[in-house]
Amino acid sequence: MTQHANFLWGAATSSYQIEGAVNEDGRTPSIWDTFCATPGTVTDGDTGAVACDHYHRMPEDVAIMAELGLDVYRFSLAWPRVQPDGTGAGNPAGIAFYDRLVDELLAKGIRPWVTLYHWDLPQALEDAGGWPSRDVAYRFADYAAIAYEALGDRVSQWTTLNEPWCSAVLGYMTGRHAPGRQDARAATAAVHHLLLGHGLAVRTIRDLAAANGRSDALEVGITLNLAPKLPASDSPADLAAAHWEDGFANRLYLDPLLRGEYPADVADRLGELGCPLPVQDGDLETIAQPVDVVGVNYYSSQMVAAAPTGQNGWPAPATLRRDVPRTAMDWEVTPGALTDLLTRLDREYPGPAWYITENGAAYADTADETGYVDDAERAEYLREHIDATLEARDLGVNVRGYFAWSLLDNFEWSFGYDRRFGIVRVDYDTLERTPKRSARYYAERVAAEKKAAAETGRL
Ligand code: GBH
Repeated sequence: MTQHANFLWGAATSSYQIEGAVNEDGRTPSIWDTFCATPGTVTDGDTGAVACDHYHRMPEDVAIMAELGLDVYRFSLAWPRVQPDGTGAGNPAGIAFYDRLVDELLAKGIRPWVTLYHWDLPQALEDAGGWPSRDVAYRFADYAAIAYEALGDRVSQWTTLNEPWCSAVLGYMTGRHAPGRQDARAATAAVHHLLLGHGLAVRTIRDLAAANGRSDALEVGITLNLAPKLPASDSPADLAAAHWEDGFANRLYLDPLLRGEYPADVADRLGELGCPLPVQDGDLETIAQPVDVVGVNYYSSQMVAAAPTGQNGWPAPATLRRDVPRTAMDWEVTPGALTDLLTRLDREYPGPAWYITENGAAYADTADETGYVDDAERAEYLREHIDATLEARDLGVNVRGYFAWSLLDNFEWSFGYDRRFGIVRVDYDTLERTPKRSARYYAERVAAEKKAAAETGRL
């Protein structure tokens, strides 16, 4: 695996949140198109049909990245564009868009970082059972092969899944995300099949890279949403509550991926609840394929306390509100916990390079008549979390890069366009882009960090 000379600075987006053009060039519906068309699911009935119209404005967006001085851009491929039926051959017209994007990035000196799956499953595969069905893991590996064969000559950084917790829990348990199912047993099966799909895809990509003499440059991995779960007190009940929450949100993914086994306390409890992980012989070896990189999407920590068990005996610890600043999502601003998280990860799961693949905040922006947003709070949020990341690096953690979420205001899932995470404003009437104060801050910070790194010759 490659060790970059320098820490990488980037910004991230995802396909359904920015592309629009949902019916163009052979793209078929994803589960998000279906979910958005279901009344009562998304704020104001918003959909990703147009989103930021990035599909038609891609060169302008890449030019903005270049102006900001980004090293790297993390984006996802829309599976229903690349392989419309979720099975069978790739779709040349859909793949051509990503060809153009990759070429445009490279022409501007920006490294492309591809995520294969950021939640837009082809609807045809959901109709065949979705992630609760084991077959989808194999379909995912086939799709990974199509994507790698198309772009692997120019892209060496590959992430399989973005945040499998969200796909499984929000998609199949709470129903807040597509496909909107509420079935805990299905959700647990989805966890396992997402991880299995990840492992199969890693193996596929490594084999294809080796066959093409590209193994040295390859960096492949996964991105997890990880949130420290802090006990409200030292009481055994609160400690147990925090341990369960950490288990269900964090260890359930980290342990199989990086230790080759599910955490016994969580797996046993899921079994008792009638929601077993459907593990077959050999699955854990597949899931634990060595990865070069683990991406960490970090937004907040939570403080948890014991509470009576919820429906059907499921643990339901209480999340306590602390007296700290909050974003427009009502998420607590807790940068110090990011340093602690990275330190813990590097100690308990040594091996991979860690990247902050998302970090950012929604705030209630107001644009002036030119479209400019003076978002001092978002700039401050970025500053504190970049400081926290670099503090971990200075403590010796192998953290190699940071991506702001998000480059653009975009479709914020069940909140539609009602929440803005961009460092660049998007006017949803004119689709005009205007960098906010936070984008200026980020560009200056990146330039300063790169200058300091060059001066000290630091790796
Ligand atoms: C990411 O997910 C997604 O990858 C991205 O697409 C999305 O736009 C972005 O975040 C912003 O939402 O209420 O305090 O308990 C975020 C995953 C999981 C982060 C739930 C916040 C709850 C925090 N989220 N978590 S709290």
